[in-house]
Order: sequence, then C-alpha cells, then structure tokens
Amino acid sequence: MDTKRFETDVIHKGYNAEQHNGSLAPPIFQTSTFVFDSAETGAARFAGEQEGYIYSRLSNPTVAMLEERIAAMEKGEKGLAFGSGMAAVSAILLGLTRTGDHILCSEGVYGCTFGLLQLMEEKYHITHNFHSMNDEESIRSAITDHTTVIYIESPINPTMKLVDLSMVARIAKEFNIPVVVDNTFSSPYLQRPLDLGCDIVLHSATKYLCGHGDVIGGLAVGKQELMSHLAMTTQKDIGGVMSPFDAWLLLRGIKTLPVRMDRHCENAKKLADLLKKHPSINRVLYPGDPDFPQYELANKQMLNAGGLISFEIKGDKAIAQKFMNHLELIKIAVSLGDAETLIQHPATMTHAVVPEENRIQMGISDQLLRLSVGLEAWEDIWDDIKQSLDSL
Ligand code: 4LM
Repeated sequence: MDTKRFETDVIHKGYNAEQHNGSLAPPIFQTSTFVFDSAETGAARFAGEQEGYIYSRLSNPTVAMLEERIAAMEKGEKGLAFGSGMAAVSAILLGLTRTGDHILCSEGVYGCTFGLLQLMEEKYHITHNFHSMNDEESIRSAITDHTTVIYIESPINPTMKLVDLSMVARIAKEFNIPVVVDNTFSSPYLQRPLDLGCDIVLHSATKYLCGHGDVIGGLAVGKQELMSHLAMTTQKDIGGVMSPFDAWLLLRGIKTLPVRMDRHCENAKKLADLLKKHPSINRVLYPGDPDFPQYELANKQMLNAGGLISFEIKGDKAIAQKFMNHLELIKIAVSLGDAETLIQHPATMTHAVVPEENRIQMGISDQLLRLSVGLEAWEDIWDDIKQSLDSL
C-alpha cells in the first residue's frame, strides 16, 4: 500500500516483512561482503549492469532500508547513510566543490563543520563566508562567480537563528547553485527543506532521528542523480559509511520520532516560558517564543519549534559553569535529541574550536548555555533548573 502520511511512513517505509520470512523487525545483515554465484555475476555488478549487493561499504540491505525510509520522510528521491553527521557533511561539501570554489554559509554552523570549512580553505583553497541571509539583495551580492554551494543550518546550532529556506532556495535557483540544509535541529518531522526548494538535506542522525543516545550516524537526501554521484565518489571512496547495526537501531528509533518530537516541543515551550520569567536569566532563544525575533518565520517553515533552548545566564562563564555543576537530573553532555535532558556550554564545548572573534560574531557568549530538552516530566526538569538557579 502506498502510504502518504509521515507518522505511517516512519514505521513502514523501506521495509517489507513478507520479503523477510514475516519478521516484524528488520533483519540485520551483519556482513562485510556478498557472494557472487559466478565470476561473470561479480563483473556485471561492478560494471553496474546487474542489480545486487557487492560489499557493505558500497551498499548493505539493512542500511538500504534506512536510506529508503529517510528519503520518504524528507520527500526526496534518494537517501544516503553515513558513519556520522560529519561524514555526511564532509562527503557532501567535498563532493560539490573543487579548488577555487566558494561556499556561502549561514551565520553560524556546528563547531566541527566550522573546522571542516577551515580545513577545506587551508588545504584546498575552497573559501567560505558566513552570512545572515536575512534579505534577498544581500544574499545576491554575497554570491560570487565561484560560489558553488550554499550551506545552511536552520535553526543554527546553538544560537537558534533561522534562515528563510524558501527565499534562499529561490535565489539559489537563479544562479543554479545547490542549497544544502543541515536539518539536525528540526528533524524531518518539523521541517522539510526539499519541499521548500532546497537540494540536499542532511542530518546528524545521532540526534533526534536516533533519539536514544546510542548511535553516531549521518543521513542525507536529495535528487537521484546528485545523490548517486555522491554515493559513487566521496561516500564510497572516503568511506565514512554506516554499519548495519547502527542502521537497525536508527530504523527502530525513527518509528517513534513524531511522538517524541511532540513531547520534546511541548516540554521545551513550557521551560522556555519559565526560563524567561526567572530573574537570573538574561535572554532566552527559542523559536517558539512569541518574542523570538524570527517567530513568524518559525511558524512559516516549521511545524513546531523543537526541543532545543539556548539561554544566557546573568553573570559570567564561572556562573554558567556553577549553574551546570549544581544540576542534578539534567546531565552535562554535548549532543542533543535524547530522552535525557542535556546541557552544554557551547563556548567551551561544541564551539570551542571556533576562535573567540568568530564566536562572538555568531552570537555565542560565555554566558550562553544550550539545553536539549528531554522527555522527562517537564515539572521535574524545571524543578532541577530552578533549584540550581536559586542556588547561585
Ligand atoms: C552537538 N552536534 O551540537 P555527528 N550538524 C549539526 C550538529 O549539531 C552536529 C553535527 C552536524 C553536536 C555533537 C557533539 C547541526 C553535532 C555532527 O556528531 O558527526 O553525528 O554530527 O552537541
């Protein structure tokens, strides 16, 4: 049956029990290689003349199920699975650029993406610049003759700033430049960049897609031709691919994504409202807050505001660290999207590699904290935050 609704697709797409002895759960094809029935079969598969598996760095049945599922969720033609979010980012950026090219980026990116962009500039002379992407004219003037990729996070880690994805996609089409969106913070349940005209959407699947903090993985979706090109070049030959077991854990985690996201969003909204009112908090950055500068854009392109809240505590870095250390239920850890509420200090953790000058430009102060709101009872999360704030 050809289903259409997201909540059904996350459970069924990519897997047919009838083809696997009726097994409700998909099998894990824990194999590195596949046996050919003849030398000619092997040769035909390598030549692309015959369908079939060859070797698990190229493709694996369990991983392929996940790739089909994420493609359905993002409403794209072809999905690719990687060994980490960064493996996806690097395979895509290296696959779409060559020496002398320029990448136009959103005003901030995850710390390791920043590191990759620097490495690409230093080693391969592929330049980049960060841009607020707030208005059409300034985007047009930031595009150079050498711009071959527009790379966006929205919401941006950890400042929660948004980029108007359909506006950027429309401008990029005029210049024939692909738009790549890191959709990690929203998950495909809350935001679908391909529907808004973007060309490739990618995820750190480690986060909401997994949901249980037990996988490092990356996923990407786009048009058949483009993704097949990446699969046969920077994915296959750099080799940052996903293991069958991680694909299996992701197939399992993804089934509950819509239910989990609803709860993450509900909890985050309640906590953002409470944080805003607390006298020890300077400002709260949450796209679901009506005072958030891009609240209307959030409503336009996202189904809901997500489970991440950044906030600035009154005081300095030492106060921020004291607050973290006094928490009891909330865990001090990087990563996000897990059942457990996690807190981290971007200036010294996820964005520690970003030089101070760039960090300040991006809006990451020493007092900024990022809370990944979990699935616990929101009252318990708040009680923990409040007891720690009150202790300062
Ligand atoms: C973190 N983030 O923020 P892998 N894209 C975005 C991310 O936030 C991340 C990655 C890619 C965090 C990790 C420690 C927007 C990671 C990279 O870690 O390679 O799966 O994803 O806490």
